[in-house]
Amino acid sequence: MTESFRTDAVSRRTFVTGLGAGALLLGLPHSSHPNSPTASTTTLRGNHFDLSIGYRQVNLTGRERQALTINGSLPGPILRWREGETVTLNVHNQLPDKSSLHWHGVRVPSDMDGEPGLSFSGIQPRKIFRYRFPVRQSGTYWYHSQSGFQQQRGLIGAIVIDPISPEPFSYERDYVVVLSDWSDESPQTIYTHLKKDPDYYNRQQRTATDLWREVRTKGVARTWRDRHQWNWKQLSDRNISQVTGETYTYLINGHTPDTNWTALFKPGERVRLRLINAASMTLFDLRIPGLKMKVVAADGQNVEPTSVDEIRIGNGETYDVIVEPESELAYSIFAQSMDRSGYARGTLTSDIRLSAEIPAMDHRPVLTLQDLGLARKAEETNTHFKTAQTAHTEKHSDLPDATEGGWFYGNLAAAGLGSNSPIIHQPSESSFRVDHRALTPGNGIADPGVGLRHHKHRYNRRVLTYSDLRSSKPTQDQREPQRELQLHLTGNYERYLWSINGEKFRDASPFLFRHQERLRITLVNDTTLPQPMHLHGFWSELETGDGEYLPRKHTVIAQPGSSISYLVSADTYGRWALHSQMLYQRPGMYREVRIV
Ligand SMILES: [Cu+2]
Repeated sequence: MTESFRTDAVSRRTFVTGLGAGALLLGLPHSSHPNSPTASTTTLRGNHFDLSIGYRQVNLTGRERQALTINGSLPGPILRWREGETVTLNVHNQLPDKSSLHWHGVRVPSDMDGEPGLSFSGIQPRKIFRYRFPVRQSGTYWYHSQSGFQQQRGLIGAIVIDPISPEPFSYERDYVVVLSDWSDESPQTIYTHLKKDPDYYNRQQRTATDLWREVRTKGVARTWRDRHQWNWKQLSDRNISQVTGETYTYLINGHTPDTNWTALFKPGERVRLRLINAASMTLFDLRIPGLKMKVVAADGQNVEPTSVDEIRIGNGETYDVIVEPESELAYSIFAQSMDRSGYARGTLTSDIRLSAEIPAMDHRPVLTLQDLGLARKAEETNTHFKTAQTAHTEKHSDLPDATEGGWFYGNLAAAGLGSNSPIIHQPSESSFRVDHRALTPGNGIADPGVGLRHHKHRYNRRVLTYSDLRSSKPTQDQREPQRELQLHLTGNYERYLWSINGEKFRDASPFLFRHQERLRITLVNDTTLPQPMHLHGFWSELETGDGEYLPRKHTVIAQPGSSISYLVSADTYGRWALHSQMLYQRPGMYREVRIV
């Protein structure tokens, strides 16, 4: 991880750089290295890799726990590939349970995607599975287990793919920054807690003091009205995250805030940071106080550079940024969890003896009616709240093209503009599985999201939004979408049930896409939580307004109470997954996409 950027002739065989110091540090108590020397995760290069999934004792919090590891390290080794080569990865599962590795964001044949149940049946205990595929893209990606909740216990790692043609930007240093959330509790215990009480990890509920403050500022009538609305929803407006710093320790490259992962630069050098959110349940708001971050890639794909002070990075997403530290100082890489219950922290410095101040966390966000999709009156939006039944009865009036299952066939907005279709809640959403609907969802493209909306005013920080992303290359598939699939992300919070269109994965049939069709997917988030939605197999070409330069993503945050659209070219046969990257919601909020 600490190598400076040079494109050496790369050996055709795997070799190891660095001594795995990161792995060694894992065994130390958390307070013994308050300002540890630069620790490196092993980098494996070439086109042939032997990976071993196993376990080892780690001590991240003062208590010994068993982590799952790849080649003995957490996170696993950085895999460094070259665009244009074919890579072979022999993955040896040393666990007593089935396992798998999925190459998140890498376009591979369906049977190499590592998705148990769709690509293959998983890697059996003590068996080796050989992955082999051509690498046809470049940039920053990551890999993780897709079996059960193994990702939470440490089966994550970075992928860096060097491009055939030179990058359109320059830098002297290149570091991978893997963000993750570690718990001493087993994932099964966390899941059981959530099933029993979804607020188990949420100790930020409203108090009586809050109530009186509210009455003073808003008056009794309005407070009662607002409260009534919330109570009726059986929701708390403080439920920003489901699993929080109550149990999580947030890590950068396997380091706690105390063991402080540190990256070095020489004064005058430009530093590329490859930010990867490999967390199971955490969105991070990342910034480096004192430095502007120039965003040069999103989800591995180059974008027109844009300078920001802060980035919300959903689990599953990656961003590449370039920073230019000017002085011989130290800077904190500071990534707060979205609910401000904790943070990951590392240091960027020219002097190993220095570390920077750790900033105070921002105010705790509170959900608003906007986050519930109730902020706007229906007549103010370009969408209409209708159930599928009413849509059918009006089939020959203003909704001639709406059909069953959330598909729309005509009068589609032009590529790049997003959806202009009415919001239609499917009959399957009228079920105990759905406790909330976004009645008037706003467009999530330009919204920085809960907790970040007034940052310019409040902190003078510019926060990245999706509307800032513009591909540095023209959109490859210039066709207009031929049809549109509107999907509702749904759930019953109290019962901890998650679904798409009110149907859990096991009960639902796959979405069928025609081979080579160009289509639009519109996500309507009816839940009160952000859902980073990951589509396997294809780019999610985010409709940010300009159809000529759509940024290509693999994971798209659907904001609560909002809708968001992207275009897909269904150019690869096979069975693929579309799911929430929120690990404990994934089993229900999951669908198969089949190309026929
Ligand atoms: Cu993936």
